[in-house]
Amino acid sequence: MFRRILIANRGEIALRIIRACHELGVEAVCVYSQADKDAAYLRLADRAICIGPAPAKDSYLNISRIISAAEVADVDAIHPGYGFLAERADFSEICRDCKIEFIGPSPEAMRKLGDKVEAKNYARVAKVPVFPGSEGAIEDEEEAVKTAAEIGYPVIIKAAAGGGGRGMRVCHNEASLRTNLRNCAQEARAAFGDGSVFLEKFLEKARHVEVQVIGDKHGHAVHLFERDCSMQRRHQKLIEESPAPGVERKKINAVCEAAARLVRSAEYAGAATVEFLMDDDQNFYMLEVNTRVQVEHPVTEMVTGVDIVQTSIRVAAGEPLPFKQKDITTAGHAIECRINAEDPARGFMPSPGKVETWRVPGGPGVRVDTHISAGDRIPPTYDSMVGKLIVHADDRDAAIRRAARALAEFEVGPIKSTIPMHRELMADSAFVRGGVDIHFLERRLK
Ligand code: MV4
Repeated sequence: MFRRILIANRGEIALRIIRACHELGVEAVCVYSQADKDAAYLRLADRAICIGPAPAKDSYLNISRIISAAEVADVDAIHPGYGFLAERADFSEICRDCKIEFIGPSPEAMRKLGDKVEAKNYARVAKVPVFPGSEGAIEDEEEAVKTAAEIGYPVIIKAAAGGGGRGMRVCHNEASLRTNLRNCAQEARAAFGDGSVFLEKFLEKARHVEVQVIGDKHGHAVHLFERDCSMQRRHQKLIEESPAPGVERKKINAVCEAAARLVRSAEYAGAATVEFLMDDDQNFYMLEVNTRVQVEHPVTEMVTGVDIVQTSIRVAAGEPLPFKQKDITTAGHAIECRINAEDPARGFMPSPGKVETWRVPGGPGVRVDTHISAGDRIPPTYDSMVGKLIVHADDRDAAIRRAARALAEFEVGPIKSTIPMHRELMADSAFVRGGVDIHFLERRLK
């Protein structure tokens, strides 16, 4: 096991990783920007090193400053958390060149599964279901028009290097396909430095179901079942839960096993999430692979009992996975509500500033992952997530009641938060019924 790890992140995930380190008997070194200099969680680190001013490009995204801090602190490994440098294959490669273990996949495995076109190629080989569409990047317009005619409209053009919903265009006929192909490729080149685009059948109504997987450096990989993340707005998830409500377990098991085959086939070590869309007939289609630990990982930790952050550190240190697939079972139901410093009544406008009141819920089956305490100032510089409420109970109805109870206890002010919205959603008949689609929230907010 490592002696000392540097955490190249901030906020709640930095604190989550500090806790995992300490439970493993590993020292945790945090880096921070000037905007975070007074953050209370830094006191829980064994050492904290300032790496620069508030803008992420000068601090949390600045590779040379982070590597310098790692060398000064003499760490064995770097945990990137999520966001910032977590999915940068060049960063994983630089860590290796500097003889610092990157807690996450090798640059090669990250390139295989992090690239959407490459990931789909691996998926086809591993018999993971994907949308019909172009085989790889589109080489010429006529070929794309032919493919679209074969699969039928509507189709969607996606940038291979895109993400978070950027670089996508839906086309309902040949004329719009031709125009969008040119625009999309040009935009992708400008935005991502890579103009390659591909084509898929477009699914109008879908649920977002993803599979947690983890692999080690000895060729083993297992899945940790699924999460339903359909409750989202503008590609920002707001509620995640596991199991996915109302889905036939046979279908879920098949897709989870497919996801595990995919990471095995890419010789992938570390935690990853394989994203799928599910249609009304409960058919699955892979979208992409996230090559990092995700915000919503606690949902899976609650139903499986597996500590995903600790396990990702263990596999990075070369330990074999401490369990086999047959050892992984799920129990009960977990729901996560993201607490953002935003005002849903004002189009989710960020609501930074001083947190005067911050009283978190507790009691049975309640977990709050947050770095905030009363008196903290939330900088306007980074994302607005200030914490996550995760509840676990015997079944979904009990989990919803527990979430409602915990949300009633949660007091935050005077900054605005997503808490009142979550209270409403826990009482919403469609949410309570289960199985809302990815457009539900945007429809309801209208
Ligand atoms: C799709 C789709 C429908 N059909 N692909 C959006 C983000 C990117 N990861 C993939 N996305 C989508 N791909 C096909 N073939 C609809 C979406 C989509 C979406 C997916 C997941 C969660 C929220 C979404 C919101 C709008 C569109």
